[in-house]
Order: sequence, then structure tokens, then C-alpha cells
Amino acid sequence: MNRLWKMNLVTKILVAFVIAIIVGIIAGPGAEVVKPLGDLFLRLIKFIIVPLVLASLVTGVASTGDIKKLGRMGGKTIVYYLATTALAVILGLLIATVLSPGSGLELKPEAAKTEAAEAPGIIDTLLAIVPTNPIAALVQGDMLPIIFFAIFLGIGISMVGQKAQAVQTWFEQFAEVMYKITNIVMKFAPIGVFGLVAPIVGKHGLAVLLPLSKVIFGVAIGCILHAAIIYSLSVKLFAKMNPLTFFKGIAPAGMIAFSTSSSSGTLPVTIQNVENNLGVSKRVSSFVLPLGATVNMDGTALYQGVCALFVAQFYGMDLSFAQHMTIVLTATLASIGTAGVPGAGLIMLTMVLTSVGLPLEGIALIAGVDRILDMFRTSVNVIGDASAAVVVAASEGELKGRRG
Ligand code: DAS
Repeated sequence: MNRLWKMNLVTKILVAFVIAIIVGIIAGPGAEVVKPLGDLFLRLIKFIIVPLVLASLVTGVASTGDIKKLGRMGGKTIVYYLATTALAVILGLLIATVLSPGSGLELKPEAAKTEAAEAPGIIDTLLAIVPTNPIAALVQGDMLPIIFFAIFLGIGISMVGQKAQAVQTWFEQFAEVMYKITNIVMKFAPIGVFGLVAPIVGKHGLAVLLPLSKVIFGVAIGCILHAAIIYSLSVKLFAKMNPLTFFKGIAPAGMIAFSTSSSSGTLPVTIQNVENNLGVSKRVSSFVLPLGATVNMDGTALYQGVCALFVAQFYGMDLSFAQHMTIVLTATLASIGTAGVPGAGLIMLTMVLTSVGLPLEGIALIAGVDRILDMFRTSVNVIGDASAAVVVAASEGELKGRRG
């Protein structure tokens, strides 16, 4: 037993994962009994998100001070996010075209009880970023208004200068406390992962998974290829970082994302991995990662590309090139609007289906295995955010430590 706890966190989480799959297969639905362990872990990491993001982002921005520098970093981050998301959708469409997961499938979808998710207008989305009451945004955990509030607080502190030194010091110390609390919570990760994964394996027996195995395979292989190609090239070309170093460094967050299916819930671990393992400065990580956990979802975009074509194939509908381009646009916008919580991507898929006139009943086909698909896409969402932090930090000269 002693040797078990000597292992590092990644190994412990992997061991917990394997045990969870075995227990899930043996116990079946009975594995539900360990679900509270997973729920407790999810609550523990969610309870630190708001104070951690606020403290680290205020500290990061206040230490910059220079609005021009902040604007430059923001511009690079947004361009990287949009480019990788669009590439993800295109890869998803290519894979679904090659695999043709929806053709010749004998499935009776229940009547879809879903309406198309309304994509909030771009103007409304941008206006909603400005909080009318920042304290209410903190209380509700509204990430984009919190990010806005923290950025302005940081700019204000740096512009006031010496007179606000006590405020800046307070946030710096508060951030250190929150990093320590994150380390404590992370010690519970292996047990939490076990409690999250075993019930899912127990519930989704092979009977459910087999008919849709081509969709699951398509999303899984798409996620793996997108991460292996796009993120490896990005960190290698723009940060001169060995891709293996990158993937090893972000592995704990990738596995927590896979288990929790929540980018936001994984955020504290993503911040810790990116700073401690990959050498990204607090200033860059505290800006790029909270933003990414809210608006950058490459895995979700890829999933929507695969699933839109799956539905079209299932109903025998051929899509034109223009409709494929419409899917690229709407899946990119839908992924921006997707919340970093379990199942959010399925809701936004209705918007993509509607944009090209596909029946919403297609949602009912996918809903049964969506939790499995969510595991893969959330991992890529989080790893994509980390790759952005590495690339932006390198371009800002704020990437320390080993890259080989
Ligand atoms: N589970 C979401 C996330 O946390 C992604 C999704 O549902 O598509 O990133």
C-alpha cells in the first residue's frame, strides 16, 4: 500500500481509472454506489474555481499593468482559439465523411424533446461580458463577467500604483492560498476519478455502445488526431517545446477533464499543470485558461462536425459544400457558446443541426452515448486551452523551464 502512494499523481489517476473500468464492468449498474465519491470531487474542484480565477487573474493583470501588452496577449489568444476550433470542425467533417457512421444504421430514435438552442446574438454575447453587478457575477460563478471584472480590477490596481500596493499584495497572497488549496484538493483526484468513471462504465454497457460505436470511434479518433497533430505542431513550431513534454505536463488535467466532462471544473488543475509542469507564467495562464475554459472548445466543435454528418447520413440527406461550410461556422460559434459543464455540447448541437435543416430527432440518437463522447471532447477542450497558454507565453517571452 505504501508503494501505491509513492506513485506520482498521473500514475495514481491512471490506476484509479483502470480499477474503475473493471469495477464498472463487474458491478454494472451497481457501480452507482461509488458515485458520491465522484460528486464530492467535482464539488471540491468547483468550489475553488471562482476565488482561484479572480485572485490569479487580478494578480496576473496587475503585475502586467501595460494595457497594450494585455491587448496584444488577448489578440493572440483569440486568433489561436478561433483557428484551432475551425480546424477541429473540418477534421470532424472529414472523419464523418470517411467513416460514414450514420449509414445503414437500424435505430429508432425516441421523439426528440429538444428545440434548437438559440445562439445568443454576437452583440448580446459581447454585451453580457460586462457585469452590471460584479459581486452577483462572482456569486453566480458567471465566468466571462468574472474575467472582465478581474481584468479591470488588475488594470485599475496597476494604474493607481503605490497607493494600491496593499490591494495588489492582498490578491497576490490570496492567489498563493488558492494554489495551496488546489494542491490539497488534487490529492483526492484518484478517488474522485474512480467515483466518476465506475458508474459511467456500469451504466453504459456494451449493448448501448455497440450500435453507435462508429460515432464514438469517429469522435475519439478525431480528438486524438486533432491533439496529436495540431497541438504538437503548435507547441513545437511556436514554443519550441517537445510535444511529449507538453502532453506529459498536461496529462493530469487531461484525465480529470476526461473523468469529469467539465472544462470549468478542471480549470484549477489546468492552471496548476500549465504553470508547474510547462513553465507558463501566472500572468499568461491566469488570462488564457479561464477564457479558454469558457470559449475555446475544439473537442466540442469536432464532435459537432462528426454528429451533424452522422445525423444527415442516418436520415439519408446529402449536404452541399455550402452546408458543410455552414456547419464549420455554426459549430465554431456553438463551441464558443458551450458552457464548460457536462453535456453542454449536446444542447448546442441542436443549433448546428438546425442551421443546415437537419431533424432534431438526431439528438435523441446521440443522447444515449453522449456522456462517453463528452469525456473525449472535454479532454481536448482542456488540452487545447493549455496549448494556447504555452504558445502565447512563448510569444510573450514568459515560458520558463525545460522544453526538451
Ligand atoms: N463538457 C463540456 C466541457 O466541459 C464540453 C461539451 O459538453 O461539449 O468542455
